[in-house]
Amino acid sequence: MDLVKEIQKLKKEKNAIILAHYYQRPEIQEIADFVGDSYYLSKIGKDCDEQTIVFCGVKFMAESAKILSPQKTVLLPAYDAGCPMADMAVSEDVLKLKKEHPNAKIVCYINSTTEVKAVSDVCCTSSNAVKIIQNIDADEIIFLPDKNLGSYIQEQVPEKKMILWSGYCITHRRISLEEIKKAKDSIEDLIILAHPECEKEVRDIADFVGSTLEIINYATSSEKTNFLIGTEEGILHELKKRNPNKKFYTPRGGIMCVNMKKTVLIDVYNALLKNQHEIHVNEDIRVKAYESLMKMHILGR
Ligand code: CIZ
Ligand code: SF4
Repeated sequence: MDLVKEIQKLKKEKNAIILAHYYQRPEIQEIADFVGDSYYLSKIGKDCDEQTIVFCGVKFMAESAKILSPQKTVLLPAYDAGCPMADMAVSEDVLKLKKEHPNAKIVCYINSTTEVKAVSDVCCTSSNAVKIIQNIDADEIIFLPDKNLGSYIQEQVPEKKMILWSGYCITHRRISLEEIKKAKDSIEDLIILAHPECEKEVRDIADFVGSTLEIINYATSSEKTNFLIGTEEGILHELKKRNPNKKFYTPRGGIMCVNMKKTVLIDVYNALLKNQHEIHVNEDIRVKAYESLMKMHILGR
């Protein structure tokens, strides 16, 4: 069976759209109708005519799409593709912290559970986080779950008091300063690009810190040739496609998010064939989470 052909056939029959995150396997990115970051993809899901969304990514991403499009069927092909960082914050604990800081507003990274989004005042992504913190009507902010993105924002917006959660991305944490220094010593004129989920010492040595899309845009518009990519290696697919004449290097020969790599072609085929695994979100919680995603639009402008 030619899986790619079968997927395309089923997709048409079911009037479905396939969305894939930049961290997905190359063959998954290739069969997708759209490839991007979680926020862009959830917006595509909201605006498209198709009534079925096959979301190749991790659970919080498929849930964000469902929050924005409750009337559509959202499918997560790899049912157990979660995000350990998102699971590091639980809504009950967030509310406890809020009690200790009653004047603080809660800002959650999009990499969080629907329940946490529902108890937050506003959501953010790595590309609009600084703007949101600058624009939010509060001097004190509880930020979660990523302490690294949080401390990066605090550096950019020193006038606000940030109370940071202690979560972190287990994938980005594996990018070490030593690896980067080694690469810098051995490759001439190497430009270091790092995601804000990296540890501070890695961000500090980077030439540029930004989200997946910002990293892609930076490398694409740069006149330089050699780049060390400080984020999940799936992004190399898009980088190489857009920049066939540039060279991309990775720490440790590539750091991989096991959850992002769970989706394989047969899962996408089965998702379309059997309508699996459908995302369901409790309506009361969805409405509250929707508000924090919507506020992100307003404050992120
Ligand atoms: O929001 C996303 O898609 C993630 C996880 C990272 C990024 O920088 O785009
Ligand atoms: Fe979660 Fe990190 Fe994997 Fe992104 S790369 S899904 S933050 S564990």
